[in-house]
Amino acid sequence: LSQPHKVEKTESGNPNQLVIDIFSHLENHYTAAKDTFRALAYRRAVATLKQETDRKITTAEEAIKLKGIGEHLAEQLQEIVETHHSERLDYFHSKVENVALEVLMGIYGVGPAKARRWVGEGVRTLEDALARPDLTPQQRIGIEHYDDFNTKMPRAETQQHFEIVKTVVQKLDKDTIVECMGSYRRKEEFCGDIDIIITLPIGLEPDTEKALVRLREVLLNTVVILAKQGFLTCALTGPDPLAYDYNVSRILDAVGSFDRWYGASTVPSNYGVWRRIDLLIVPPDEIGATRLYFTGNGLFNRTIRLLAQHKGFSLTQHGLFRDVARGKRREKLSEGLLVESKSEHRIFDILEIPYREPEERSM
Ligand code: DCP
Ligand code: MG
Ligand code: MN
Repeated sequence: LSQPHKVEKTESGNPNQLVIDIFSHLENHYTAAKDTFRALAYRRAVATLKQETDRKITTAEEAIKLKGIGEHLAEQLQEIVETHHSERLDYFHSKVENVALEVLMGIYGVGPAKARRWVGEGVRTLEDALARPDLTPQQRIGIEHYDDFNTKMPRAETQQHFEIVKTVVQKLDKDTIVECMGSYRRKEEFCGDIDIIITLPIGLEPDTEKALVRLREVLLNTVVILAKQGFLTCALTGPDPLAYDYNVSRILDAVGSFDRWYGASTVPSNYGVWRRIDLLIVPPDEIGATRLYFTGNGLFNRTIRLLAQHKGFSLTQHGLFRDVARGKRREKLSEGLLVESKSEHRIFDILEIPYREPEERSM
């Protein structure tokens, strides 16, 4: 139960790992406290320290010279190196509510709002959460597989999951393009889940709606086949094939249209360990924008979206848009005109930023 959420294991060999771990905890606490400004500061510092794989930063003086580390965090870094502790984190952990908050936010499907509400109503442990009447089936699975879902896998295992999916998809439809995105595409050594997109070559099926119907059927058949085989172990978002007796037409009748299926999978080489898997179908014309979005990482996406906004554009998973009408709080009032969505490279070009390889997008 002490398992902290989204804090990576110390397998990295990074000499700054202790600081990275403690700063990640602090980021979680500030996220839970809705202090996004501080949370972001810790996240940036973590991103920077992850790049420092060859030298140990030991003093505030050295730390402050690094990108994204200010005076306060630099001092905290030195404190951690000298004492192996953070007074701030110790203080957070002295309150049982804060520890509970961190544990609960590690449950798949539980966000800060729900975690805060539960803690306010006395929930302290995963067992307490299991007894909640408002627990969703998805959250129950999140608790039952808490450790699995909070532990990253080596990229070789991610590849095994990906290959299994790709083989089935392309057997069903030899025209499909199947790619593994997220941390895997960024060439990270460890991946939190498997992110897969399925699409068709641009122009093969010019009618987008027809392309989507075709892809939806492929996705559904894939899910049914792989669930029967025992590779897919549960559904988290999207139809549960077991609930429909693995009957594709029955599922289609019941759920109609959908463009994503989230669940879990397990491979023979590590059988019984469940990994989170996200399958997404993409309109062929949106492949560039979707690749950009789904490659991440999250912080890179936020940065490039903000930059697009400053240049008068709006960047989404669907494309780069111009002339988007915005309200007082910068909220979108209209979609605007599509400028580019087919090519990732073109989106960089139009934004006048040099293309960044996926492995250069881990911030
Ligand atoms: N994404 C995003 N904002 C979110 C969630 C996701 O921009 N709130 C994008 C960027 C991510 C990509 O989707 O890189 C995939 O999401 P994941 O949560 O799977 O994140 P990663 O694959 O980057 O990391 P991990 O190894 O933890 O899965
Ligand atoms: Mg991922
Ligand atoms: Mn994912």
